[in-house]
Amino acid sequence: MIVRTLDEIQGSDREVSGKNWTSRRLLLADDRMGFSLHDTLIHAGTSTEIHYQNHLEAVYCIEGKGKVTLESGEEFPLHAGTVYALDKHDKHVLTAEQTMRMICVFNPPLVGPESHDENGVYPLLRLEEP
Ligand code: 9YT
Repeated sequence: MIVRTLDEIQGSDREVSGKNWTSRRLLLADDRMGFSLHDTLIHAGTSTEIHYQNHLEAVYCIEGKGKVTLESGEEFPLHAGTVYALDKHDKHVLTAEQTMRMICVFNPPLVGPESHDENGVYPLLRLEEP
């Protein structure tokens, strides 16, 4: 069994920051669960263009307030208790009115250091097999 705390992840290489967010990566590919699990902060007053072309992501908001906007212009308000799932690799803009704390699940799992490229994409990294 794997047991880990947010405390031990903070300040370690499992804490990865982008321009507008800080992702605490609780479970990663080398944990061999088939998904990765993150506790992510989206900083207040920011808007981020994201397009996970190589991954499916589900995002459950547990704190804060904001919205997610699709390319069609359709907007969905986010607050504690709202989940969205990018089941079609949907390109989107994530806007935080207040700092949002999100529980994120990625399939395939992130390996560790992934951050957005200029198009808001995460590269598809593979775990190095021994
Ligand atoms: C919700 C979202 O996609 N935020 C960007 C960070 C990402 N989820 C991560 O790596 O935790």
